[in-house]
Amino acid sequence: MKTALITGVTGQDGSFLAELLLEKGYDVHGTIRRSSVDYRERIAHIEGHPRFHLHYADLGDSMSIMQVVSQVRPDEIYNLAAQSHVQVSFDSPEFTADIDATGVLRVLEAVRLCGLKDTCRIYQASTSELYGKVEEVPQNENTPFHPYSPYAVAKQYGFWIVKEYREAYGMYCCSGILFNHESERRGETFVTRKITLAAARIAQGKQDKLYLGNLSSLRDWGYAKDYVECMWLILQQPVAEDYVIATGEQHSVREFCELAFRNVGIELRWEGEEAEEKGIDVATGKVLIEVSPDFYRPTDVVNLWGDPTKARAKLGWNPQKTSFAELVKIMTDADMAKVAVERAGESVRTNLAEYLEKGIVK
Ligand code: NAP
Ligand code: G4F
Repeated sequence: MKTALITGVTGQDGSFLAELLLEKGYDVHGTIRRSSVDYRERIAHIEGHPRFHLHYADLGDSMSIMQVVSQVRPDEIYNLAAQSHVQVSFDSPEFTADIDATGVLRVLEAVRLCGLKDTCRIYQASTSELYGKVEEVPQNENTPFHPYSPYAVAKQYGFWIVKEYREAYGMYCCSGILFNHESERRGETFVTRKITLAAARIAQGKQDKLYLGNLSSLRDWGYAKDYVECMWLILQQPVAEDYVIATGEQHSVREFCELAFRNVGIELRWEGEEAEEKGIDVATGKVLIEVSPDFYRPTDVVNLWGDPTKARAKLGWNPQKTSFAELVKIMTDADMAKVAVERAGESVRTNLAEYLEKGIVK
């Protein structure tokens, strides 16, 4: 039986990866952080599994990382923990650098200092944000990086320090350069989930309007459940290498809105341009989407489009397993169900016990 350690197990990807590794028979250890309210919604259903174990550790705290690595002595580490919100990285740049850059170094050093450098494989959660102000489309493993936010600059350090430890110490460590991947478990302030939740609430008369930033931004959006499979595949290869993981298809935020609202029975038309653009319900003429400059970023990455050729060829991975339309449907269906039992003024999260009981959250 292999032992894996997942940092960031409470996150979207961490929770799907934990499920996948448990299915594969791994002993799975995850790190969690202490907070005054324990929201462990995404892993609640696997807590108590005999092969699932949680440890307190923070990527800003070397001693806690050393302690968990020396205790668990994992065969594989998936370093998913991060301050993962690009817009937040402009408000908390130092914290983002500490966790998303130096935090990666702390994990690598813990492995080395615990004497595991020849036995423990490490996956680093890298990102398409490294391409930033893109220098070519679509982007592949050879496209030059041009990070364009404090988040991306920190993640670029993570990418290079992993490469450095691979070359300097012969460690099996590699980065998955993952393009945006979403799901019904996506954080509620990322644009896709913000849209599917709002579409569900508007359709059920629980919200009037949705405010968004740059509607023209283009992303290559995949399904998170498919992407965690790649994380595992990347660590099973004979030689440690970095991979781009993407669908190879690009859509705008505007298109995502159209599809999500259509799924809940609302057809949208657009009027106006840039900050004056509005999404209008064709049936009623009501303005449902407006642009708010609050959601503009000081520098925004607007043209991400990945080329998954290497992942398809070497990992045998199917980038089109879940189509864009299927992804939006999975997310809108899940939010329609959650919003249906949401009480006025409460977040969907506060009803967790009830959702678990009714099987709405599994
Ligand atoms: P997420 O839902 O935001 O999860 C982030 C995880 O990191 C959470 O478990 C969080 O714990 C944990 N974390 C944050 N700060 C920490 C700290 N100081 N110490 C320890 N743990 C900490 O992110 P995700 O979407 O699953 O993404 C997983 C990873 O992939 C991240 O590194 C992200 O940057 C990267 N990535 C994501 C995408 C994407 O489209 N989803 C694409 C490329 C790369 P709490 O629950 O306690 O906050
Ligand atoms: O959903 P987003 O916040 O995701 P973003 O910035 O692409 O970052 C995500 O994907 C990265 C991979 O490329 C990860 F590394 C990162 O951890 C994270 O998971 O924004 C997507 C786009 C942006 O261009 C943003 O400006 O949508 C635009 N947008 C328009 N209105 C908005 C909004 N983004 C957010 N969050 N909220 C809005 O109201």
